[in-house]
Amino acid sequence: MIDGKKVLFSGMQATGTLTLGNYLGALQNWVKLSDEYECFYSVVDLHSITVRQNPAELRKRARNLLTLYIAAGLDPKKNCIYYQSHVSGHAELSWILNCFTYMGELNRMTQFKDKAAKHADNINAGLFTYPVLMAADILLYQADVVPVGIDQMQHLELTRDVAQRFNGIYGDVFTIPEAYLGKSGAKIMSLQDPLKKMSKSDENPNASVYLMDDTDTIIRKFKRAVTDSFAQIAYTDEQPGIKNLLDIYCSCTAKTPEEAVKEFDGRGYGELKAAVGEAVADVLGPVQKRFEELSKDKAYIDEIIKENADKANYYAMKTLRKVQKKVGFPERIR
Ligand code: ATP
Ligand code: LTN
Repeated sequence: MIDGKKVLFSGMQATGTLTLGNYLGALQNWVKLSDEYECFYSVVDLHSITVRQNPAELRKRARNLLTLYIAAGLDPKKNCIYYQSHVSGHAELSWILNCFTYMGELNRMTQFKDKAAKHADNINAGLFTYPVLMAADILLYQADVVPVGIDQMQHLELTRDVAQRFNGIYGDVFTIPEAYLGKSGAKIMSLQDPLKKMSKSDENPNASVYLMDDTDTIIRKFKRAVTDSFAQIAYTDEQPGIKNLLDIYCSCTAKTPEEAVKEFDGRGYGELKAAVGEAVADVLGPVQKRFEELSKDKAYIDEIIKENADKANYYAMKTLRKVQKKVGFPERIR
């Protein structure tokens, strides 16, 4: 608890170009939850170097991502928006938690298996212990709730297990976090293969809608979206392409799948695709405009970066000092 409010932590990597999946699965929920909780939203750049990055490119993307958090509607005076690398506590707690996590647990992580297969030439130890760093991110702020997409649930379970293990040995040190999954955007699928998650690292640009795509591009990508030959608009697992389009439509319009199915009853796939495209463009347009404006205001963004790094450090250090004492590190002499 901070000032009587429960704490929320989430983060995103500054790798690749953000997709509609990232927006509907994560960012949009972050904005919805930001009044209710004391929020920490991090640009998790320590996570990004688990795969090889171009330094200048990473710096630029990280800044864009931080700006995008604000453009999406997060008030940086109320929400702590900061770079993970500006708070050394993440790495320090991560080391300690490494010593409380089993190899067997990490071996089961499906994201590691996927990423190891994708980057076979660079299966580094960081890629393997990445979930421990994620646990440190969350536990450092004593977060009660963590909004993520379904793909991150396994990491969140691990975080809970490690926290419980630590508490079991040393007493109540960490708050045990709960996941928060949005209703309709938790897993947005690829527009070209509705059985695969929409991902920033997909090599087919038509598979993903990017946050910065203009209206024409968005409409065109939806027009090309893979559907089926059932010729009926229903919300069912038998029709993953149509289901995905309805999910996207619902996330953008705050309608329920039942309402959407009724609205499109008797209409063709072409009409559905056009309506979804427009709904998405309506949601992304204002975010893009605000991003352009904010990007020009260097001094404002710099001030946010500094202020929030100080705030995040303050809370991170509180937990870290407690943990260091519990595990038996000597006290600091002042
Ligand atoms: P990559 O595909 O390169 O691994 P990613 O697109 O999954 O990257 P992340 O940075 O891993 O992006 O995810 C940021 C947040 O967006 C996470 O909370 C994740 O759960 C969410 N997210 C990512 N893709 C989707 C999706 N297709 N649907 C819903 N949420 C998603
Ligand atoms: N692993 C996440 C990003 C991430 C995160 C976190 C999300 C790093 N630390 C803490 C929630 C809480 C990803 O790749 N999407």
